Amino acid sequence: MIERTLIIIKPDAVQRHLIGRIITRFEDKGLQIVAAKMMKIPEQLARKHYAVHEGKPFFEGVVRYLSSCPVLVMVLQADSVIGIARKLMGKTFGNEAEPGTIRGDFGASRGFNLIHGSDSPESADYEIGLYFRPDELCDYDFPDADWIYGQNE
Ligand code: IDP
Ligand code: MG
Repeated sequence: MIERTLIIIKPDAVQRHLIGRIITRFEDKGLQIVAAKMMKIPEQLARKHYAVHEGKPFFEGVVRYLSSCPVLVMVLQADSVIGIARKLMGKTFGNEAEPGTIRGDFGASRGFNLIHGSDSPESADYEIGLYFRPDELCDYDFPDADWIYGQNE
């Protein structure tokens, strides 16, 4: 099923000059970028973004982290993109994420983890709505889509 997911290249990844290499992982996989912008996330928006974690011990820290410096916010679209993007990202922190994943290859921190990706269709809808208006999402086709997403039927 065609899905959309919200990806954020987080402050540490921007500061560490990793934007291009991270986007390349998604492009290499054939995922379609349908929206993208640089922004500094206001604290109140970071609170909404991580609302499901309110009350947890790391909540204030992650809000501070996400709103500390500019980020690149993107929407990716593809068949099963939510799960695919999460697999490309790897486990939550780089000290545990597998090599070959974004977090596993570029991070060793237990607090900064380079990237956010939605974890379900419901959270994707909620999160995309926090950052983009519907008319900011570009609808277009890749000419090689049948080869990238095709089945051998
Ligand atoms: P996820 O990003 O892999 O989905 P979640 O458990 O949903 O991980 O946590 C959301 C974000 O909160 C993480 O990406 C990370 O930035 C931060 N976070 C989660 N757990 C901890 C923790 O134990 N210490 C510090 N920050 C945390
Ligand atoms: Mg999560």
